[in-house]
Amino acid sequence: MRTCQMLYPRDTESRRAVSMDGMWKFQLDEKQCGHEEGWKDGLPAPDMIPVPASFQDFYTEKDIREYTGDFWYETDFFVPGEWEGKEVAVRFGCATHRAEVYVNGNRVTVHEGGFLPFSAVVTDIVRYNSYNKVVVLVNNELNVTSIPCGETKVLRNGKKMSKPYFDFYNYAGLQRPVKLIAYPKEHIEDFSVVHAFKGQDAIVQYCVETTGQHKVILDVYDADRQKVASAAGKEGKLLIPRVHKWNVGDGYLYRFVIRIMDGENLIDEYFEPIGIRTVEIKGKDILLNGEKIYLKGFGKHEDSDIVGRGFNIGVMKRDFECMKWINANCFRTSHYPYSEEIYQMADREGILVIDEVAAVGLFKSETNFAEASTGKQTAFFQEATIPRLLENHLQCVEDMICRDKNHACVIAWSLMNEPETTDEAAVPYFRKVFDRAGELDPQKRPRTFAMIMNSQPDTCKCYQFSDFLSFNRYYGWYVMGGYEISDAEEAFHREMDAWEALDLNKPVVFTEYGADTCAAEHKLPSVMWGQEYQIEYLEMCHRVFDSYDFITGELVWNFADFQTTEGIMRMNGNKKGIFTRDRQPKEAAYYLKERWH
Ligand code: CKU
Repeated sequence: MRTCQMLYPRDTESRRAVSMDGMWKFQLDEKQCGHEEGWKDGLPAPDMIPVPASFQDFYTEKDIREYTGDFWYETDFFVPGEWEGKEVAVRFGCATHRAEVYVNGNRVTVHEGGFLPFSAVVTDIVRYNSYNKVVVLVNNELNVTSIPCGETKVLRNGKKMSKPYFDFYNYAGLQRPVKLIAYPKEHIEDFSVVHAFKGQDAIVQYCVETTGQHKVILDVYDADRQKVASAAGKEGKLLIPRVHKWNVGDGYLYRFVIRIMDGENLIDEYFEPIGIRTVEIKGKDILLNGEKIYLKGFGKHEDSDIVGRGFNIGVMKRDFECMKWINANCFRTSHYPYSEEIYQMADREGILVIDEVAAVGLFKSETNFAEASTGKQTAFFQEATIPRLLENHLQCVEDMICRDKNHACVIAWSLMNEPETTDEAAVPYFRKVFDRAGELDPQKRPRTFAMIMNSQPDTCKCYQFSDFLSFNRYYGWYVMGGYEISDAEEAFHREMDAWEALDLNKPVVFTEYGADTCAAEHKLPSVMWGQEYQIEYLEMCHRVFDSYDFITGELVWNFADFQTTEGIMRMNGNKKGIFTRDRQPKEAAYYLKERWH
């Protein structure tokens, strides 16, 4: 097991986690002079802005919303005197898309990738029992080696703008909680659990990584706080008698408490709520605890009014209530790993998650959704920039798996969204990404990637890497929409027949299918964009799904309307939500609730 500093910050007998969220100083670096003028020591003319949040939607000036380049955050934080002797770090839930962190003027860390946590260890830099200053330089520019991919265009007036190769707004900033943490010098760095069942009991294989040699003990408590198992040593097996299995709608969590002991003295303590379940693929089925499951739910986004992609605890709560109401059991974290708090909630609620890395846009196009069915080739994987992209991609896969590997809710890894798979050059790239994920996950969860419409049985060179196939399909929307929907249904069947003929003996999950729908539009008989058409479209897709035994899941695109870049294909965002952006049901929500009952 690889060590990484990904453990979620917690207060325990030996640890402290203090929220740094609130109003931070904020300044755009339009003239790119921040470095030269020493902004690392303090911003010269800052505004105040909330953290966590995307910066874009607070302002009324379009030049700020569309700002692309460097921007800076600053705040002061107090380090208690009693922390002297411990390790102290500032931990960012994310910084989109890259960051440089300065504490008291010292550069303490840099980080690439906008959707995973990182920390800056500041033990020897901070002043104890006094205030300290953290300044963060964040940059939101996209390029062909960033995860996700895109371009940065320079307009004739010299201003830069983002040109994503993907269909969601390029929100940026300190979008997730920031925490000041203190932990012992000798500490628990990481741990993993792998579950198996034997009769009514569970056997949990565990492995703890620490920075020292002192003794490790592990205790497991049930939901009534009764101790049900114990073990000693950094690696071993625990037997949990008459186990309460974690399941859909039954997010039963045990509390695993890990301690490093020096005789009777506690050195470090960490705990984690853990659900005990197994996931595997058997032939054409996905099995949870040995039983077949059919996935019902959505591709989602972290996206809401005003705070953009900022973690919002209220929106999270509402989303889970809506998912339960509609009888969903699963969502995909399209198109990036979400805030850690969301997986904790999915664990508690018993909702399944397909965890997706931010490798979206591996197809040279700003509108790959529109070009998906045209057979367009961009030779993406032949570019000279591919080795650098792969490096970033593998790092993100590594960090995602390290961060999320113990969550019961995570049943699969989605390692890319809609890459160009029609070129042999993609094959070695895929092999490296899939192999790495396989090595890193102690639970060996199924791996997949979401397949764009032109990844067809006769053209896709990469489907063999997936443990189950994930299809994004838009028959009846991007192709043969409206009154042509009967042709769409036939074409859809033709494609599914061709997959069936390959006899892959693997499950297929629809990770996207959907139709843009304006919440205000009704028309009888239906028209595209109207509420009636969204239902007709879903009914058509479901007739197709229900006629193949290898189809084991349907995740509608999208849970809610979401913000995108402006353009003629989008009306202030993508409107394929089953809920509106403020999380109210469209007509189709009642239809799905019925079907998924
Ligand atoms: C969605 C070819 C389909 C790609 N898919 C990606 C997703 O991010 C888009 O929002 C299409 C759409 O609505 O077009």
